[in-house]
Amino acid sequence: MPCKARLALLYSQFCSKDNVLILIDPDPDAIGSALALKRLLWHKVASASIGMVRKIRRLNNLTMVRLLHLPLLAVKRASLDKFDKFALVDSQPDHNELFQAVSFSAVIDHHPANTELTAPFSDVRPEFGSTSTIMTEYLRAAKIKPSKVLATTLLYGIKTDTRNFERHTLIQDIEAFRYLFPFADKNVLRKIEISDLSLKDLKLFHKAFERKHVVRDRIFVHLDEVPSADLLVEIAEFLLKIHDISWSIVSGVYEDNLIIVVRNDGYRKDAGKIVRLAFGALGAAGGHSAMARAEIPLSGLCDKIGKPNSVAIERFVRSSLSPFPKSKK
Ligand SMILES: [Mn+2]
Repeated sequence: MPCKARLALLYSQFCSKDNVLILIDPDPDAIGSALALKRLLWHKVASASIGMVRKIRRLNNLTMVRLLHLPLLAVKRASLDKFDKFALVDSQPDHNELFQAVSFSAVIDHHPANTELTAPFSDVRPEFGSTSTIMTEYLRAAKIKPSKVLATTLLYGIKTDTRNFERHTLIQDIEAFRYLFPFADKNVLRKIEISDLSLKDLKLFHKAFERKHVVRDRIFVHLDEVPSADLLVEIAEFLLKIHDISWSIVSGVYEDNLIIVVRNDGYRKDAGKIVRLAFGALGAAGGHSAMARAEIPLSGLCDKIGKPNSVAIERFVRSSLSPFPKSKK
């Protein structure tokens, strides 16, 4: 169906008396898509609000909401009564308990549909890298020039879901990016993208700098108990910025598991294989050529290294990877 016809069909689901709630599970693609739908419905309905079914946790997304003053409401089942019509973007009704309780007038998404959609209007394109791409096509069909805020959120939605065009990317995603780029605030976008850390995380960076152990082109750090496994990734990726370091190996204990995060420069290396060989017998271990991870229950580690204290774990990680294990032929 041509985009103009789709747009007309979408509009035909709503009338000027409607108070519309656009429901989202708030990741960047969903937020950008919801803002686009809100803009499309402007002056077409009495009101269009965006409701989140959970709190935003990712610091990048919190930064986006704060810097761009995004109008997002936290909704519960009880607050649904205030609205006449509902739309869902970047999700399917069966993805969330609250979604299941709603009868949607419109569903626009790029996740494959598990169950048949009953909404009178649905536009699901699983081949698309992001829902923001689909929404950009609607904006163009409606001849709406996106505001700076809208373009920035849509651009971030496309970048996040396609991981900067490294996965599930169609030419349409790139075309939407190219179209939005001149309208977006690139400084704000950059600040959103780099806002991975909270102030208290710096303590762990401090510890990492003090504890680092360099063996030729490899840097090892063991950090004991950590408040989140994601922080190990942040630190591993930061240490790989050192120009002559080819491998960074950062470990820590999170929820009674030893977590080992490995990053390398990607040149003729296989981090996944090495991690599998070194730790596969003790827990979950694997990954890709440049990034890998192992998660080993501490209880299982005791047989191997005795009391799993800081020194013993550090020695265990380093000795398991120096030299790197080779597969037996
Ligand atoms: Mn998405």
